[in-house]
Amino acid sequence: NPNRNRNVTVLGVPMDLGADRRGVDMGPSAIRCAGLERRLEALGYQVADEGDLLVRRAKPQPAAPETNLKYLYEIVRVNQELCERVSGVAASGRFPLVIGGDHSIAIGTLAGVSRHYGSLGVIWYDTHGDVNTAETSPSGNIHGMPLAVALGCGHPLLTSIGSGKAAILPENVVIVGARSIDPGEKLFLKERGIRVFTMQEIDRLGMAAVMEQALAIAAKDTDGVHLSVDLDALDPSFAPGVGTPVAGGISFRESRLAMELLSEADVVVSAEFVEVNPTLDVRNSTAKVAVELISSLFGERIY
Ligand code: 4U7
Ligand code: MN
Ligand code: MN
Ligand code: MN
Repeated sequence: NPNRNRNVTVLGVPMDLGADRRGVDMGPSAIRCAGLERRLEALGYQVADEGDLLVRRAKPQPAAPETNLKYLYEIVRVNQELCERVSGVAASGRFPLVIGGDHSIAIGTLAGVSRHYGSLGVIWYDTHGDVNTAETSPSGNIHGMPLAVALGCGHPLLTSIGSGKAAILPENVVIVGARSIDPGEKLFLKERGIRVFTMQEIDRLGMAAVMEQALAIAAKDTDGVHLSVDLDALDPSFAPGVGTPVAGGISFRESRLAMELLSEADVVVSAEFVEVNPTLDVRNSTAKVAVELISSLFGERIY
């Protein structure tokens, strides 16, 4: 059976402060409603759903003094807690499955997981690069920054979460599905030689070849791979319930194939599924897509 680790712990993080748009805080609930636990149990996993972390509802507040980062302090507090929780799950030998919530929660997840791996690969399945910093961000929204933070770049309150040293190295990171990268992000990614598989490459090579190359990079000389799935990587026709939809995305079939290939490779040690916004969704379809993809990642097969 594909995933070696038969014990999965689910952590929900009803965070929306990083997106500065309400509704994505309901993502964990929507993903549970779509049958997450039942589906994993049907695949033979022992599932412990530890419920949601507390995210304090903040009044709309301007950016923190001296920065343009919105809701910085509560995002830092929640990610510190998430880091400890994820670290505890990994320490107990269970598979951490984090459901969001906006993508700012990847800061805590990666800080927590990376404690347990000398070297951790990352597959970042996303329309966006999420490598902005205060200096490059056009929005001040922290969900556009988590990958930079995990690489050690960003506000010191964010980069000091966990050990204080970078959770991951650029040579072990790949982005899959990119089609909206800000000018400052292009520089950031190019300077560090981070491999970005754009939609054009998925179109030209096909998803199977892209995932083969992505895995070759993320799993090379690493002790495990973290998978971070932003549902906006999919085309909005398949995943309409996201805050920052961009046309021309990955199909449902391609995404399922990507998850099946990851499951076969048997290298994924932790995962998060983020950015589901039920207030923008149609009949919970985006949460259902998330659950289908999680099922494929955990070894469900058509035949
Ligand atoms: B997501 C953006 F400018 N790059 O920084 C920004 F386009 O986690 C979008 O990938 C960020 O959904 C999207 O605000 C963050 C924008
Ligand atoms: Mn149960
Ligand atoms: Mn995105
Ligand atoms: Mn993202």
